[in-house]
Amino acid sequence: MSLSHKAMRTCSIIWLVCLLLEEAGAWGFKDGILHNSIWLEQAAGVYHRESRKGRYQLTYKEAKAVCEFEGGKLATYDQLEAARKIGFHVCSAGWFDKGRVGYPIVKPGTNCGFGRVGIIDYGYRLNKSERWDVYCYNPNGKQCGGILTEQHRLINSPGYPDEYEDEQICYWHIRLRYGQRVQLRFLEFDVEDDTACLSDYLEIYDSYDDVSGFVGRFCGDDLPEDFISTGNVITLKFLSDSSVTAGGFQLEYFAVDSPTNSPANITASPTMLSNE
Ligand SMILES: *[C@@H]1O[C@H](CO)[C@@H](O)[C@H](O)[C@H]1NC(C)=O
Ligand SMILES: [Ca+2]
Repeated sequence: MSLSHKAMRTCSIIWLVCLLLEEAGAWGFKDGILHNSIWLEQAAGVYHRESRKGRYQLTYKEAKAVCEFEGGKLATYDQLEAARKIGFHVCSAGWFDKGRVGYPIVKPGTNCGFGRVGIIDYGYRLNKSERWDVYCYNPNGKQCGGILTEQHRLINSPGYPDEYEDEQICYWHIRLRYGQRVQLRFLEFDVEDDTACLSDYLEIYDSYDDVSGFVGRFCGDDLPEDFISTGNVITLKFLSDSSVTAGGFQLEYFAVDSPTNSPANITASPTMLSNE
């Protein structure tokens, strides 16, 4: 692909993303950080909320009520950190489980997080009448994404076997034990088709996030081939735009216990066995 071609494609993707954002109406700059409540805040079932009155208005009790109102709970530190690892970045301190306050930072910046990355932790607050925002957790709010650690599991597009809806953005973060690998196998696949998969798509990343390790982007109704990760994590990202849906997809993953052998091991071929 020529450079200009590449640049054009990048531009069209940026344009598309901007369009999506505009439609979502959920983006804006706050403290110098571009916030989006759709893309990032659904990551791993963890999301950020502030009071309708504005920023930093919730006591601990009120914060809890905000999460429970939507069927969720206060996020734990671990849930917040897990979400952070897949890109959850919010520059507003909020309550989370057990009266702790902090916020997740992915990219270091001077305006936010003191140049550090990680959970910027204000600790357990003695005064529960202090007012902050809140971090909630609700993996079942929508069957869309999550952090998966089981050895084997099915993954469905949101609403499956019904058609998925418009404007979905789901991240599945599969994290197995160190030394294991992840094998993906597609069972059903039907995603709005277009030549560059710009409308709706499923992406696979051989990595803990959707920044590195790009494997492929899939749409249409051809079943993608099996894929086996090089490490113990995989990230899947599903995105649908604002029109035209399709049947969706179902896939499964397995843990593969063979850090040194090639994927062929799982078919138990005699040559592989004799190599051991
Ligand atoms: C607790 O925090 C609230 C809100 O900041 C403040 O009004 C109150 O005086 C604090 N209470 C104590 C005991 O420090
Ligand atoms: Ca679509």
